[in-house]
Order: sequence, then C-alpha cells, then structure tokens
Amino acid sequence: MMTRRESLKTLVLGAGALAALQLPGSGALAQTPPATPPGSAPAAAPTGPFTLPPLGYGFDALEPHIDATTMELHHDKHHAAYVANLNKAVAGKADLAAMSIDDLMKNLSKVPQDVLTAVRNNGGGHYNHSLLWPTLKKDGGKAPTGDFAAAIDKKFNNFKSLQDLLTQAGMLVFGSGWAWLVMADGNLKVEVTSNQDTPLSLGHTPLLGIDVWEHAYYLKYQNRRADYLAAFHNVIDWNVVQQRFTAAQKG
Ligand code: MN3
Repeated sequence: MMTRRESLKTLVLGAGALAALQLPGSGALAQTPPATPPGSAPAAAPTGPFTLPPLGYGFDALEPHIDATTMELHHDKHHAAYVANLNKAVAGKADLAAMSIDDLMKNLSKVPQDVLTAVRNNGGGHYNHSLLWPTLKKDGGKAPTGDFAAAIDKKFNNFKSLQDLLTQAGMLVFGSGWAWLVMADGNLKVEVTSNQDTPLSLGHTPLLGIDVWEHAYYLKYQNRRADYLAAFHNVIDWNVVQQRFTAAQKG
C-alpha cells in the first residue's frame, strides 16, 4: 500500500516538463476552492495560538523592486487573514491548537476532515509567508558562498542557472502558487506548489519560496509576472537561504 508521500507526484524542473503538484488528498479535496480570496477575511485581533510575525523591515524597504503598498497589503491584510482564518479553523481543537505551524503542515494527515481544507490553505498561507519575509532585503541577490555555493554548482551547474530555473518555475505556475528551492531527500531541488500548499507537507524542507500569487505583484507589475520575477531576484537575501541550507544539512 502506498503511503501518501509515495503517491505524490512532485515536480522536477530541468527536464523542461512541469507536472501539477498533488498534495495529499482525494479528488474531492483537489476540487475544493483555492485558498482564501484576498481581503475576504478581516485581520481580526489574535484570538488563537497563531500570530502574525512582524515584517522585520519597512514596507518601502524593497523599493523599487517591490512597492510599499504591495508589501503593506501583503503582510498586514493577506498574511494576517491567513493567520486569523487558521485560528478560526483550530478553535475548539486543542490538539491542533497546541501544534507548531511547522508540525501542523507536516502532519495534515492528522487534521480532521471538517477543517482540513481550511488548515491546509490558511496554515500553508501562514507558514509560506512567515518563511518569505525574512528572505527579502534591499540590495539582495548576491550569490551564496561556501558549501551552499558548491551544492548549487553541483546540482544546477552554477548560480545563474538556479536563478533561471526559479524564474522558469515561477512562470510555469498556473494560477496562484509558489516556486521553491527545497531540500528533498538530502538534495537541492526546484519545485512548485499550487495555492498555499507548502513543500513541508511533502516532507521537503523549503529554503526559499517565491510567491507568484497576483497579490504579490499586480499593483506594480499587473500581468507582467516575468518582470516581477526578474525584480524579485534583486531582493533575495541568499544569506538567509544559506542558513536554512546549513540547518537542513545538520537536521
Ligand atoms: Mn502572498
């Protein structure tokens, strides 16, 4: 009998082919609506165990690559809504409320069906955005060094090829989703997820996520996702990504 993980079809870029990433669940689950539409939930005061982390820098810190209004809405409204809706989903479920967001996303199989979609979408949204903010900084994009650089060269030939692969992955996400650099079975890998699905639920360790939901870029770039992705490379803090790589190596 196949485990859930074995049944997943993950994506390997580089061969030029992209397959839809399927997270655990039945066809019925796959047909459930995508994650919370923008602005559909109020960013209410914390009423549960999960909280919105601070951005860590000013909304305008990433100008001109990512505009201040987008950053403010993205953090204060979109991410806040995922947190609020996740807290609603786990309300009255002490076992879920006691879990860390990491453990929750690693163990979707333990989440009861009545809140699985809400936890998957909003928990993923909370986790993914919490991972995103610290990887961004002004004047980013500088190539990694040391063991991480060596691992990149070994897997992708060179840093530029990795950057190109991440851009390609971001372009190939159909609709809303993320492009990722992850550690999977001890190896670096580029993959994509739909909606707010997270590599953590596949047993992978995300190192860098690129949000290609329209809410991440539409105000400044409208339909020009390629321009957003090109600009995004200028604000990636590869030092943080490298720290995650090092931690994953030890873990
Ligand atoms: Mn987003």
